[in-house]
Amino acid sequence: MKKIIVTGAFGQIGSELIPVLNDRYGKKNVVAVGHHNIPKSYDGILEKAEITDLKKIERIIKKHNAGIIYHLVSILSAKGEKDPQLTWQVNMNGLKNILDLAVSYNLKVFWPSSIAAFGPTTPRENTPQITVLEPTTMYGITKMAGEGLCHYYFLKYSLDVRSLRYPGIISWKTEPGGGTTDYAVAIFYEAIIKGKYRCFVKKETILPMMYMDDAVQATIKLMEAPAQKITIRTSYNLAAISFRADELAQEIQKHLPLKVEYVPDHRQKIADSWPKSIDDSFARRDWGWRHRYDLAKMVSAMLKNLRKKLNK
Ligand code: AKB
Repeated sequence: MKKIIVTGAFGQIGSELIPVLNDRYGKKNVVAVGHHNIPKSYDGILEKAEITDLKKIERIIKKHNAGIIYHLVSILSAKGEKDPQLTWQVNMNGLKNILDLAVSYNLKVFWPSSIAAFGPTTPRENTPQITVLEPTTMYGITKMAGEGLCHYYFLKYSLDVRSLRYPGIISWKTEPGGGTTDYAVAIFYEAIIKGKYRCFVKKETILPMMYMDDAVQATIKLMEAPAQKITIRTSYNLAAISFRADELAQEIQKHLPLKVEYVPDHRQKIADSWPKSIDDSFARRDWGWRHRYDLAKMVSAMLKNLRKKLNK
């Protein structure tokens, strides 16, 4: 079997996708490529490389006879606003390098887009698959342009590149770093550790979200779908749950005492530029996407897993 390469292996998504890939295809077939947060002991194939180091990435592809690449490296929305130049370089040049290598070495590619590709001119309720993309963050611009690049490589080079517009992903193993939807993860840590949370968006803020297990399941399902089923080569809308920030707090309060103060900061503007809910009917129709976690199930799973992790 040709090997599967995962870049950004130890980020929020990579650290949960890799164990599932290992179980499904065997540890000897999955190569984790990381630069940050590399665990002291990693039980699998590990390569250390920065995504902008094209030569090194090429050597890794050749060395392992790769057939598939999950290119997960990305600087997220809020962090991206602190250094837009670096965000462009990592997100766009990184993707372009991977797509070029994929053409040369005949790799199938997964690349994550995001609801950040949308902007204030996009319809915010039940956002359609094909709609206006006028993002206002550098992260969103790299997602919009990246989608265009993936589509172009499919048309021009017949590259089998597939993508999802992830909503905010809620997970307990690894914390997200520098996103706008991070409040929906941070609230769980603070609820368990301190019983109070200072939320950086208004309580009325509604954003599309998804539990990590659903995100991983969607990613693998998309990549395993027959090529003729894939009708979207920019990026598929993907949805599970949408809730107000205070609805999340209320659901957590059913399990433990929690006081929440809402003190919006610069991230509010980013949240207000994104959709509230997403129409993902293309994904459901084309490759059978179904989410499994609603708000109540997601909150129970998060609290159970985090309590174990934090010994609380
Ligand atoms: C972020 O908040 O930047 C990310 C995303 C929605 O892509 N979680």
